[in-house]
Amino acid sequence: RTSTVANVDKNSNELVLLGQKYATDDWTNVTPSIITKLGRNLHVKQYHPLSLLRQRIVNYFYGQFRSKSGTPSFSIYDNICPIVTVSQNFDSLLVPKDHPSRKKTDCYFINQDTLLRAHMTAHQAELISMGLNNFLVIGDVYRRDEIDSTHYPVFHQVDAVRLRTSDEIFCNVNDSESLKLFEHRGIESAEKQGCHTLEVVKIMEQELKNTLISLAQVIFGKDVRCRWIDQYFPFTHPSWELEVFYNDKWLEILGCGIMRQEILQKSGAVDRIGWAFGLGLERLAMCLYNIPDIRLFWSNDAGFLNQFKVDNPNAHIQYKPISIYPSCTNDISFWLPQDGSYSSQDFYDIVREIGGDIIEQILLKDEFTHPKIQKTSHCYSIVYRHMERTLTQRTVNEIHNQIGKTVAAKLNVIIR
Ligand code: FA5
Ligand code: MG
Repeated sequence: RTSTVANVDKNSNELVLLGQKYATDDWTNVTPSIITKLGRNLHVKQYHPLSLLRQRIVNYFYGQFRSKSGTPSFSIYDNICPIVTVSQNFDSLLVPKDHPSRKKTDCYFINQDTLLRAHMTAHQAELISMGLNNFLVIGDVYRRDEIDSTHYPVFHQVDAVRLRTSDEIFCNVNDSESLKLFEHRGIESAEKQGCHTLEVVKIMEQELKNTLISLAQVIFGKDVRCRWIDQYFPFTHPSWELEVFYNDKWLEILGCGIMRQEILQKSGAVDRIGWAFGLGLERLAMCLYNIPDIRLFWSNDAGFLNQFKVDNPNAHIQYKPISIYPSCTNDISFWLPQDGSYSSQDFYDIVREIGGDIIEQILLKDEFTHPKIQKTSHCYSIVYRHMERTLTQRTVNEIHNQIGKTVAAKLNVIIR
């Protein structure tokens, strides 16, 4: 397969992405199939379900937050380049140097300083430094993650930031003289950061949670079941996740919290306190439109896309599968190399490179260490299914064998 945006030449030490040259090094782990996703911009593609949902979220924020003169308070950024620095993606957000999310096994690196953003929060500090107080940042993000119907290595997020001054927060309170944003020598607890007063954190938490619950209700209807889970993020404290009940399960749709004051200080917003959240568009769209598998968003099939041809983003749409084609499951077992160099993510990437979107799921079925020889073996089930036709066992076997050969050659494993 060739791509118009990318140029991956193993022998060259440079990569052309979105028209820009990048040096490669031993951190480079972007794969050709990931590179073909750059520039697809599904979140702004006319009539795409992710785009319809984006419009609904933007409209909600426009309607909900207005200045005294009636103009929308939030500004929208939906075409920022997904290639970012390690400093944008991690350092600017106080992610510790040894945090697992920085690892090569979790992100797609272009070189040691540059990666495909792993979350939209990567742009937060810069936009605050530009002087913005209310904004949404929307785009594609890239992660080396597990593979199943709700996880895909490229997905889309909407991130939001809202910063407020003491005057804005306390303007409706009588005797607001005694109310302050900050306290000196305060102590960090589960409820707040050391520098914040408890009353201001509670007011911000209320506004954040009300905003997100009413967003969920505007999208899913008044009866949607939601719950809050305490969470940890390096860039917010306290932090939460919102889950909605969908298809008999609780599904995590977003992370949020009160922004770390250090980020605001470093970005020049010293007299403000902020809340922020990041939500996954695919997860919401799957619930809202009854889309059973995350791979469908990348389909160019008219049978899928035509179901979303509506000019009103609020139109009620329930996706009807054209038909469900049968799946085929093949197992693969191998001994891992004994030098510790093996990672499942490397295996997942190879499977995806070879199988493409017919890979529905990869399950680690069995893992054991032989007591005598002290070697570890992994057994994975690979579920193959085409979204638009029936796969023959023969086609699946060919792909499966190719996967076996490639992993043996590239990952130093011994097929059993
Ligand atoms: C974040 O990415 C944080 N940046 C969110 C945040 C922003 C928190 C600002 C606080 C302040 P997390 O990794 O949980 O958090 O991802 C956020 C959402 O993205 C998830 O709730 C989920 O809806 C979606 N998501 C995460 N991984 C995947 C995936 N592999 N496929 C599809 N959606 C995903
Ligand atoms: Mg999460």
